[in-house]
Amino acid sequence: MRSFWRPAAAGVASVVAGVGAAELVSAFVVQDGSPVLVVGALVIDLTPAWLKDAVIGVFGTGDKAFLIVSLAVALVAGGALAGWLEALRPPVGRILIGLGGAIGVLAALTRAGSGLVNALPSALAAVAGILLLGWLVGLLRGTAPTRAAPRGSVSRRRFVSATATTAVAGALAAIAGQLVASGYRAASAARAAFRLPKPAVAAAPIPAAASFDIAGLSPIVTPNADFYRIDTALQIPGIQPQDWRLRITGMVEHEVKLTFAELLALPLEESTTTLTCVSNEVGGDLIGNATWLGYPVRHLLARAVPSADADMVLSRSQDGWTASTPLEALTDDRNAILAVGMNGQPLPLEHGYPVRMVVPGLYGYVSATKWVVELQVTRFDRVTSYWTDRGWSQRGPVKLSSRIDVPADGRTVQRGTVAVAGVAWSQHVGVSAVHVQIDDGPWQEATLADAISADTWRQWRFAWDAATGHHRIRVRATDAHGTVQTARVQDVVPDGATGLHTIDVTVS
Ligand SMILES: Nc1nc2c(c(=O)[nH]1)N[C@H]1C(S)=C(S)[C@@H](COP(=O)(O)O)O[C@H]1N2
Ligand SMILES: [Mo]
Repeated sequence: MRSFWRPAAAGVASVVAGVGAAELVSAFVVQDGSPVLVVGALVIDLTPAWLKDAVIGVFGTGDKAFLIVSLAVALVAGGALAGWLEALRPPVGRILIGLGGAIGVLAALTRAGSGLVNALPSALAAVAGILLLGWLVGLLRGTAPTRAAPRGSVSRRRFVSATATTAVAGALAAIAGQLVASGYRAASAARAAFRLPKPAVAAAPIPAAASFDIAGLSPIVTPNADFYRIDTALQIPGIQPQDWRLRITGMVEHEVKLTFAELLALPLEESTTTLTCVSNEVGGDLIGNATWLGYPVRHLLARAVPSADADMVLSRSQDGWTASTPLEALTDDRNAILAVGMNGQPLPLEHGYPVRMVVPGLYGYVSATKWVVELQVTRFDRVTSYWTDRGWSQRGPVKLSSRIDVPADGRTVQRGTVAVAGVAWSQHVGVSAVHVQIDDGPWQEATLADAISADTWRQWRFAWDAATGHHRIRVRATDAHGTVQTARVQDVVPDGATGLHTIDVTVS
């Protein structure tokens, strides 16, 4: 066990395999921050300016490549050291790998806008590296002669092939990870360089009276980073804007083809629309409100001239997901748009960069196609879509609903006047009233904040004179047609949940 090279090889193989596995996993779960890139970013942040300048002076635009090669050398050297130490004095080598993983975890956690999930690949790398090193050094020990087994209990060849297999598998995983993530990273870089055009029609500013200043109440416009995300994409499609095309096909007089540059050159309009998922439970958080920048789909469909007997548009995303939208919802005067902007930013990749659909009044599964590349004009009796094939309703108008944001369910509050507040929505129709019921008392009218439009949710509040004890609070909305939200409980399948959001609080 005195020798250096064999344990060092075991250490290098373990580290390569750990990092390779982590690179592959990160390509799927975090996408824009593999462990190696994240540590690289930390190194850049910590490098003093004079050294940065010196490196750029020597390597020019190859400075990033220099960094990656340096990190690779450091990993190999660290792996060799860990293997050697593990053979000499276990578990020092495994501890060293754990420390290396901790650097990756710290690098991930200290990056702006990253969460626990970003640290996961580095933690995985460390665990895999530690287990593999323990295994390989165990095999190596087995090759040493003992009295019972003069030629060792494990053959040399077994150790060599296990080490080589580990290293090769790790390297292949790392390469696969790079391939999987490269499209995403390229699109991410393109998005970072992209400046949204000025709207031809700007949204009216959000009126101050549309918001109440109550802690815990959902902000009237949902920040992009907090916007719920729902899709079937295991790997977010990475689309280069210059490669993007929209084709309008099917039952049309003229097929239409549009590039990204052509779309941006059109007079884009801003509109504020609340998006909701059909899977949103009563009281759930799969809903968000944003100001979108885009071009009305009806103008593009007018160019294509749908045939008179068409009644549906099947929108298709680059990764093959489809939504079936009533043709009427895309040709009437509502703000059904092909969106390129979200709250003043280019669409985030996970929300459909470079182009998605937004259709007020319909659940996302039948309208809000992200990474959209085709609109096929057709008929409901000829073609079905991703979720309608899986038992969800063909038609998906958003149902009138309301939610209590504060107090949170199960909370204890001080007796006296308690602010009860939340949001209510009935996109494309509008909300005209919200009522609150305490225990089995009468329905009492809440105060509504101003509406932005019928297409957006509306905040409400109610000053509750709370007496000590346990209480139950219910909310219900009334839409602009005078329809009262139903108390009948229905599950999200097949066309959206119904029932009244109800919370329990303790007043002390
Ligand atoms: N390409 C694609 N677009 C999609 C989906 C999807 O799975 N793939 N899911 C839809 C569903 S079910 C909803 S609710 C909305 C959610 O949009 P968001 O993730 O931007 O909030 O996107 C819709 N667009
Ligand atoms: Mo959804």
